[in-house]
Amino acid sequence: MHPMLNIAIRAARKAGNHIAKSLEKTDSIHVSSKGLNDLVTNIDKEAEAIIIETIKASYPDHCFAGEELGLAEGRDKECQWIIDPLDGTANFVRGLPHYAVSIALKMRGRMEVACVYDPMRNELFTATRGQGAQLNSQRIRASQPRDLTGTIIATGFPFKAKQHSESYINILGSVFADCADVRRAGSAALDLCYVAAGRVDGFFEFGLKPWDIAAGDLIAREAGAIVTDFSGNTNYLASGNIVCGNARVVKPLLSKIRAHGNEGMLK
Ligand code: 2AM
Ligand code: CA
Repeated sequence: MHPMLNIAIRAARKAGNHIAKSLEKTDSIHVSSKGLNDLVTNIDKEAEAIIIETIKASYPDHCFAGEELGLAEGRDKECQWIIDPLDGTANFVRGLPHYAVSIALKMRGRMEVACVYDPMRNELFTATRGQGAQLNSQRIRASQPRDLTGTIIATGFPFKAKQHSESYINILGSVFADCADVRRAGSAALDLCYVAAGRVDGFFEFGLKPWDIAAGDLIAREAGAIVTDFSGNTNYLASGNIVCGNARVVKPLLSKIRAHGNEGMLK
C-alpha cells in the first residue's frame, strides 16, 4: 500500500472513532453556527486536530487545508492534505447516522491518495492514483448504465444558495423524469463513494467546497466514473459544481443542468 494512504487511513480511523465515541455522551457535543444553514461542533474541530496531528507525526513539512481549522502552510509546498473531518455535520447533530471523515492528499497539483471513512457503518473507501478504488480493501467499480433509464441519482439541495432553488428544482424535475429515483443523503463525500461502489449511478450538486469532494473525486475516478464541472471540464474543486457517473449518465445530467440552470450557477 502507498505509505501516504496508510497514514491517511490511520488518521481517518482515529477521527472516526472519536466521532463515534462522542455519541456515547451527547452532552459533550456543542453545536454552533458558522453561517446560514451551516453548523459546526466541537467534535468536527477535535476530529480535524486529531487528523492533522496524526499526519504531521509522519509528514511534519506537509501543508494542510481543513474545513474547520483552515490553511496551515508547511515547508513542502508540493504536498497538501485536504481534510473534511466530518462531512455531513447536519446529519451528525440530528443523530442521522450518515456522515464521514474525508482525507485527500494533493501532490504537485494532482490527487494522489484518498480515503473516506464512515464510522457508523465501519466502511472505508480508499484510492491511490492509477491503482483503483476499494471499499474495505475490496475493489469497487462504478455502474455502467446505458442512459438514465433505471438509474438512481444522488444529489444535494442548494441549502446555502436558495436564490437558485427554482433553477435547481427544474433541473431535478427533468432528471427525475428520466431516472428511476433520486437520493439526498447529506454527505457529498459519501455520495461520490457511493457512485464509486455502484450503489448509486450518478451524482450532481453545486456550491460545494474542495474538502467535501477532494477525496471522493479520486475514489470515484479510480472506480471508473468520470467527474466534471457543469461545463464538462475539470474545474470542479474550484467552482464546487460537480457531476459524477459513467459517461452515459454524466452526459444527460450535464445537458439538463445546462438547459434549466441559471447563469449564476453554471460555472
Ligand atoms: P459538511 O457537513 O461538511 O458541512 C451536502 O449537501 C454537503 O453540503 C455536505 O457535504 C455537507 O458538508 C454540506 N452541508 C453544509 N451544511 C449543510 C446543510 N444544512 N444541509 C446539508 N448539507 C450541508
Ligand atoms: Ca463537508
